[in-house]
Order: sequence, then structure tokens, then C-alpha cells
Amino acid sequence: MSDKDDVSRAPEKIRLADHRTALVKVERRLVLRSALSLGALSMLAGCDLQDNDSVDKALWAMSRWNDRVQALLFRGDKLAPTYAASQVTNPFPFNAFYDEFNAPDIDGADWQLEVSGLVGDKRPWTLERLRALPQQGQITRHICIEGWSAIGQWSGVPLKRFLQAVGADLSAKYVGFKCADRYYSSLDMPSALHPQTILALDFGKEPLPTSYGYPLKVRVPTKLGFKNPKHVVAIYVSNQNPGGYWEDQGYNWFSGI
Ligand SMILES: Nc1nc2c(c(=O)[nH]1)N[C@H]1C(S)=C(S)[C@@H](COP(=O)(O)O)O[C@H]1N2
Ligand SMILES: [Mo]
Repeated sequence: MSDKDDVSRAPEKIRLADHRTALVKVERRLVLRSALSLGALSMLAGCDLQDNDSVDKALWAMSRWNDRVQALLFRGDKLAPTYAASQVTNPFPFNAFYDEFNAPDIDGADWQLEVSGLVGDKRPWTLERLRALPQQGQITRHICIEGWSAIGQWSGVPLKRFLQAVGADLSAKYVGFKCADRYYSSLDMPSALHPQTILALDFGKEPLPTSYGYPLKVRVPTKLGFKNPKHVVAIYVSNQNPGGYWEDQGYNWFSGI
């Protein structure tokens, strides 16, 4: 797929965005309508699926099973492909659960990153302190589940480096993120420690623009776009799966390589 295709496909997201929730419902309805799938699902779930509730429960159980299988297959050392600066998609598409003009307008001087959960040092971080940590850049492809992708350049603090700095329990299972716009997401610990997972502060050579997540976006090139939270205000380490905005609406939680 050429970069030109990437840009020309971007407008489609506007139409698809309205149907995200509908798509999840359609998927569910397809299972409900198909006797074979329903029968297979009953067998897997080990019970009779007679009402919508139990079908929902079985689908969720399968999704969790799927997460576990994916986590086992994931070795934590697979690298996402990288690209040349000349391949960066311009303009880069915007996406969120709202329109671009509603993106949170954050004052970097006031902004703080809260840290909680299974960590030794819960002091909040300022942008200045984050910029004093070693920075790492990448040119990688962002892939949105809605059917578009784009190549971008990000740089910032490797999440592993940050987790070490706050004395996080690296044997814990999950790292959760909360955003200024009520978005939230989470990663399994191996993905959080992956060498390409960064707390991105810059997009191109400049601080992240408002639309793309100022002042901090978690860039995880080994995961789908929705697991790359923008406008992050809190990070926490936990053994309970924190879920996510789309993850909790039926999108596969692992969604990565
Ligand atoms: N805070 C926040 N982060 C978010 C989202 C959002 O709505 N709010 N949308 C996600 C989705 S679905 C995508 S595809 C990417 C889009 O990032 P971009 O605007 O930089 O292209 O952000 C992800 N992170
Ligand atoms: Mo997305």
C-alpha cells in the first residue's frame, strides 16, 4: 500500500467512526443469527445459549481466551517495521471518539503525570522531568482498526526506562493509562517493556500537537491504534486488567503482535 493510499483512505474514518459501536453489535448479531456459530459457541462455552445475556458472556469469555493465547504467542521481542523520514504520511490523520476541535487543550506548564499502583515512587512527573530522561525516536506505522494506516515520527521516553525510574513492580501484569478526555487503555507488562514502546512527547521534531495527544501519548507500534492513548494524565501498575475505552466495548484487548 502506498502512502498516497494511506492519505486517500483517511476520510473513510469519518463515516466509519459513526458506526464503530454498530460494528460491534453487528458482529454479535451475526453470531446470534448463525445456528452453526451459536452451536459452536455453546459447545465452547459449555452451556445452552438461550438469551442475549449468555451469548454476551460467552463472547466475552472467548475474547479473554483469545487474549491469553495471544499473550502466550507474543514473545516481547518482535519489532514493528520502521520507515524512512521520506515515507512519513503528511498530513497525518486525526482520530478520536470526538471531532478534532474538541481535543483537550492542555497547558503543559500545569500538566502533571500521576503515577500510582505497584510502584515505589508515586511522585507526579512534570514535562521538564520527563524531558530530562533519555529520549528515543521512531518512524513507525500507526494502524487503526477502522481501516486506515499512516506512518509517523515520534520520540520520547522508553516506557521501560520510565517504569524503572518509578520503581515499578515489573513482574506485575498490567500498565494502565488514563487520559484528559476520559479515554483510557492498558498494556500487558511485556508490551509495556517492549523496546519500541515510548512515552511520546514529540511528533516529527516538535512537541506533540494538540490533535495528536499533547503533551504525552503512549506510542506502541506493536499494537493497534486504539491502544495508543493520547493526552495521558495518569499511569498505574496493576495485577487487575484495567481494560480500555474500546476494549470494554468489545474490541480485542490484546490487539497486537
Ligand atoms: N485520549 C485519546 N487517545 C486516543 C483516542 C481517543 O479518542 N482519545 N483514540 C485512539 C484511536 S482509535 C486512534 S486510531 C488514535 C489516533 O491517533 P492520531 O489522532 O494521532 O491519529 O488515537 C488513539 N488514542
Ligand atoms: Mo483507531
